[in-house]
Amino acid sequence: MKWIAPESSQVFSENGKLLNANGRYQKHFRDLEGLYEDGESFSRMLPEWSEKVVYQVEDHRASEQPGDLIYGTTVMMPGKVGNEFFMTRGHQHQKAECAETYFGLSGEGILLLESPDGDVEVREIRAGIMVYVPPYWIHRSVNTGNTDLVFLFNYPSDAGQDYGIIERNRGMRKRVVTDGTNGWELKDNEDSVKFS
Ligand code: S6P
Ligand code: ZN
Repeated sequence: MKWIAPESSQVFSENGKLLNANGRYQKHFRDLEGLYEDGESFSRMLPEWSEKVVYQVEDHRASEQPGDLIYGTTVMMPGKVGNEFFMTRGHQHQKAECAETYFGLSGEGILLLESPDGDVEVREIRAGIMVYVPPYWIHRSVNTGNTDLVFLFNYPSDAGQDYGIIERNRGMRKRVVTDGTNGWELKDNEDSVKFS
């Protein structure tokens, strides 16, 4: 048996840089069409925002072996489309029984979670806070602050991501919008097929 070598990685809290990352991708504003409620605001922003990187992921993948772990960072830009804060696509794990942890490094945001029964939970993400995503829960992160939101994640190597589940449900049940002052509030997504 060839043993996988142990490793340590330097992580920079301010910009999410992971020095020995071997995987990375970026999401541009244009990739997120259809995600936000206010399609008109999205279209209005498109000319200026199209090519901007609104979030990026760097990760370390040792192997795809069951039992192994992927760890990495996500950096999300601050901003809003209409009243709705910038967010990730969100997903359930392909192997839905796989859990995950998020650990806040800098900035302010929330993790929006939805169970298969449609229960919605919100957990704050900020420096020093660990959030546990239990098996089966759909999860999406939202930058509710004015600076980049940076967090660390850790999940099983064979978990995968099912992005179609949110599309099939026509969005998560709740949207995260400005409360009109400096904060955020949840708003029902009336398009959600599970909305009742
Ligand atoms: C993967 C984990 C994170 C997200 C990343 C981007 O299971 O939850 O690495 O992939 O924060 O979000 P999304 O929804 O575009 O994958
Ligand atoms: Zn995940």
